[in-house]
Amino acid sequence: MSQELGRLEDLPTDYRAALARQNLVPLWPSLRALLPADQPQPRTRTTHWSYETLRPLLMRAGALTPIEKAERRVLVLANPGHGADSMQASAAIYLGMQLLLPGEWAPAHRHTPNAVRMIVEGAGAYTTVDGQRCEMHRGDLVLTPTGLWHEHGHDGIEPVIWLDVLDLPLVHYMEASYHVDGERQAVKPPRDSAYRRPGLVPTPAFERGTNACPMLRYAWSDTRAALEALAAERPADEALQVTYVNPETGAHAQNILGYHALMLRPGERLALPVRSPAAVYHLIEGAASVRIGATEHALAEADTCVAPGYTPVTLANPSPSRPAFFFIADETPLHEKLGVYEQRS
Ligand code: 1HN
Repeated sequence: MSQELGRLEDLPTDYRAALARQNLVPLWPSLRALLPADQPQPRTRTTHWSYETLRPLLMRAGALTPIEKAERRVLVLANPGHGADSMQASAAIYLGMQLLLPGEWAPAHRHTPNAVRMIVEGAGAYTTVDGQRCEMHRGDLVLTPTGLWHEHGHDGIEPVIWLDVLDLPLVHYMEASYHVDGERQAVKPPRDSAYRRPGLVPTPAFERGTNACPMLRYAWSDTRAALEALAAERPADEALQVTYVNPETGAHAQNILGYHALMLRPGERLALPVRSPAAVYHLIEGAASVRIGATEHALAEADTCVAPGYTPVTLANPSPSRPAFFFIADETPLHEKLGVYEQRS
């Protein structure tokens, strides 16, 4: 049995004042909050952002604020449990919806946090990462790893919107977050073609090891085809999920956050194991419900929700005929590297 510990108010005011003057703090009044019994008490709250509601506000930002005055025109998906100012979806995950209008240019910079973009709507935009031009089509995942130059352009005729996922809250907490502005990048010839053939990587003696992030763009057409192929060969009670990996190492595509795509067959219900990392569920295609703890959210296409760690999550596809496809971002690589990863069911 956990015992009641002494409170700060139990201590004489002159003693508390003397401690404060010396930059000293008694541990015992805060011990239970620092180490709650049995499981953490996350600040991250289950939160659902509806795309239908968010989209007109983002389009209005397009009318109100020219790209030159924004650099990145983004509405941040801020978890109320962390407070609006902290711009966090979870302890380690930042989410934002970014709008780029035809002809606009978001200038080159690089920074210490890692980013990915999940393209939500529109055609004609591209992002140049480390000199590699990456087309942006709906459902594509484009990586912007730490330290690499990146800028966005748009040659098309309709608004393009994507979901930004960054490990910014963690990097900022570590006091390691900064950026550098740069010049427009010269586009170099593609260098990832070999990785696009399954089971093949360039031979080490000639080329390998020179590029920490060999693949920067994961096309939705490939990811969707992989999930459909899994569905065709796996038994009906097996979950259909793929993980975005670095093809050189087989490890998560990035060091801090993990990225996955998950397919629900028509009518499928999937109870996920309870795990320590928080996770973001973004619906790429179809319709779905997401039950997080005791609350159920009906997700429409392009909706996004976040679940704190240590919370049961059940995904379900209400459609009798259409599959549903999720993009999932989570804190798994971070928890694994730090040795705090846990799965409880
Ligand atoms: C950033 O560089 C981008 O390059 C988007 O598009 C969102 C949020 C915080 C810090 C840097 C981008 C960002 C960001």
